[in-house]
Amino acid sequence: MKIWLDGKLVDEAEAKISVFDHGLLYGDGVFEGIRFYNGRVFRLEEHITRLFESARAILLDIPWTHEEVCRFTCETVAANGLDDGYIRLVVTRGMGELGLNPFLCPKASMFIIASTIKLYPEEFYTNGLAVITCATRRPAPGALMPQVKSLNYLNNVMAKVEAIQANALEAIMLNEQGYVAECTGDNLFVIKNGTLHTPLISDGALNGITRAVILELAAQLGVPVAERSLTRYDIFIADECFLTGTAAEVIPVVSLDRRKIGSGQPGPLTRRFIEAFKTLANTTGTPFR
Ligand code: PXG
Repeated sequence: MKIWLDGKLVDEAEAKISVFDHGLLYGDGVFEGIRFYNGRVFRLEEHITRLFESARAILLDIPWTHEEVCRFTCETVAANGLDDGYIRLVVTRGMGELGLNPFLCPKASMFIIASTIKLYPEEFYTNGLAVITCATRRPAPGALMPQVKSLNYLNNVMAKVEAIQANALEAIMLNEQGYVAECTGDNLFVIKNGTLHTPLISDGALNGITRAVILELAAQLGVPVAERSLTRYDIFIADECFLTGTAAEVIPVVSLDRRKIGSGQPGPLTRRFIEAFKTLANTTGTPFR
């Protein structure tokens, strides 16, 4: 496997980051997870824009332009000879002193991995996922800014642990006010009486690229959309529920906290979104060869 690291494609064994890197010492950095399908990178521009916005929010200067980062991403995928897969792009604060001060780190580091990912076994795409509500809350906007896709994912990791220990694969995270924000690595949608509902970004949801794709598809399919504050009540009484994420794509949810959602089976509109997403993902994107 060839890894892109600070301007060079190197072998996996040579792709190393210092123990003095603030990305490791403090989780000081940002990242993106991007998919490629059929020789094309899906929503590349949007991912790189979000990367630069995450970096800007934490005063992290990426020493390359948006255009260059897009090009390096494509070069990395091409160098690994895959047609379909997953890209992990990470920008760290770089090497510095032992001490929080990020201004003592002269240069950010960036690396790009092009590999594959299988988040959930295939059967869950057919039969649906059981999710739980976890006790770990989404950080408040005044704490770890929830819009920043930072390297500080411990909150999400702990939430994921709660899910796994409860025999579920994903957990719903509430914000400090008790409204549904999203899951540990996925955005959430419910369908009620033909309308698609999803939490507001200001309730602590990540501004998901897949979420945005679903909102576009809803407009094309003529499905009305309500971006609004949701509580667990809205999920309990929903007709259908599904999650979205770059890694998960679109996956049905059939229960919350062991209570059936709707019929307890993946719903018909959810299936339409899954199909529409697949078609879009396999026919659009930035060619990398
Ligand atoms: N919420 C959070 C907190 C995320 O990290 C999403 C939603 C979905 O956003 P996109 O833009 O991908 O539609 C994400 C991103 C994993 C994993 O291994 C998942 C993500 C990031 C890192 C790891 O499950 N999803």
